[in-house]
Amino acid sequence: MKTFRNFVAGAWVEPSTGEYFDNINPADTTDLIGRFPLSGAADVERAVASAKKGFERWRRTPAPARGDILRKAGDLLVARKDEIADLMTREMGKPLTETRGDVQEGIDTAYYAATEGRRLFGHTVPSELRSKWAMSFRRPIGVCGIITPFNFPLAIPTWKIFPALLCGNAVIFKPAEDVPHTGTVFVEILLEAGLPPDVIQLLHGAGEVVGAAIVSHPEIPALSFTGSTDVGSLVGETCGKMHKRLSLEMGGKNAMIVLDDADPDLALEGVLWGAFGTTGQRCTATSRLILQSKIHDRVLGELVDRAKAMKLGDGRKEGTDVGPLINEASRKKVERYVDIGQAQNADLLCGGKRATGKGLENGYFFEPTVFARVTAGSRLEQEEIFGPILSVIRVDSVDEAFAVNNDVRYGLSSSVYTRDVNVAFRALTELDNGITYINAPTIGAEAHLPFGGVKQTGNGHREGGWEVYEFYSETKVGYVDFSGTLQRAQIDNYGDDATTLL
Ligand code: UN1
Repeated sequence: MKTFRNFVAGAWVEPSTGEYFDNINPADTTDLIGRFPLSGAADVERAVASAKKGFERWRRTPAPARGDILRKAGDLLVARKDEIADLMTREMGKPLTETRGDVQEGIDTAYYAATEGRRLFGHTVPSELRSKWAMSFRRPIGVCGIITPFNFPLAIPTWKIFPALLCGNAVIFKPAEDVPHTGTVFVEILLEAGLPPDVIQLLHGAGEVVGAAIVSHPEIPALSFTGSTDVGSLVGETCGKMHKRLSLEMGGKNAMIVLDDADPDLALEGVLWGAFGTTGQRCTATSRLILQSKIHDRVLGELVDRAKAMKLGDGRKEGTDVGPLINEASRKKVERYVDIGQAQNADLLCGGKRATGKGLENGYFFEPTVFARVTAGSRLEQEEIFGPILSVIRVDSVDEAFAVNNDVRYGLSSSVYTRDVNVAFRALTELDNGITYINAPTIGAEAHLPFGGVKQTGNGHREGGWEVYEFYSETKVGYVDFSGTLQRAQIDNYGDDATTLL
């Protein structure tokens, strides 16, 4: 079996601990992909020392030149798209169509970032004083810590790392323990594209050990974390105490609302994809389906038939609709929520158990599960599960649907199926989410728009689009007075009436 390494101080190296963990295929646990380092705090120290050197050089590289390297990284992702999709499916399970989409999201992010190197806009505004200019521009921050989850093993690291690099920062990257192979290939691509080796450092291992050491390191002033809301709170606590810049992307309990006037077939297609795509393991997954009373039975009946017909299996096999869950802990959590739902008298209409058919014996498979008559406010309806469980809630009115959507602690995405343009715009205005889709499911964010959520989903920052560049750079303001005299702002330029510039 192959043993993989960290990338620290410009070389592929063993961890200081000498310890490793196994990376296995969740669709077939007898398939061992390789051994990956269990790094320790000493590895973080070495990585930071090297990244600080890399930063000094990289920050002085013109942003358009930094962009050129990211464009080359995009080209290499294009050339290796199918190969990366295959290794990604092998280590995390979602079908090849989805992992190809994941790589494509990375490609889109690379090309967007490359052109941002020729923008990175600041502002030039008039000064209130004569012969004086006033302007703002962007500076890099330093060494950024990037901690990413398993569900989008390439797309999410690219959302964070490309903008961080484009802005002139150095990066210490800690991919999730379940997807170290994709993380390794991504770093290989960055190096092949021409990134100076000390600008990127890759550390594998456990979140509690190496992740925690990155978060608390005093010379890593900026951090970006995608993961659970509970871990995000811990990260936030440390970063708050140390006055670090932090971007958090955390849980969701996203709802699709299907109103009586909607196209039921379109909504059905959408909910199957939203709820069971990626085996429900997306922060944007549709985990609640809010059906208005007249359309309720029609959608629900067909939904159950279609969910039962979904083909579970190895994501690398043709015809697979739904892959496995990521690991046994995740499957146990999903099972606990089936128990919780039943204890709360929700109707289990399909699924609810491990899938055991032929070819599924050695994987973490779980049947697509639909609960109906779920009560708003119940645990099943409120808590993030991160698995293939859909809770159906019946409502009478648009107002009630919107209230149920909003009455959760999370606020990532929402979706409304309606043909009424007035209701569509009301939804955009009133739903408490970072993203609302009209006549499309809760998943499907595009790389060039800001991505993120309100309430306990995030902490006010956005990834993607133009906004992420705000996070990875500091605004600096410059004033240039070429009058040759001392001009005192607010003092020398207003007359006695305090309202008219002299
Ligand atoms: C996530 O769910 O963790 O919108 C990210 C989507 C994807 C990204 C999801 N483009 O579903």
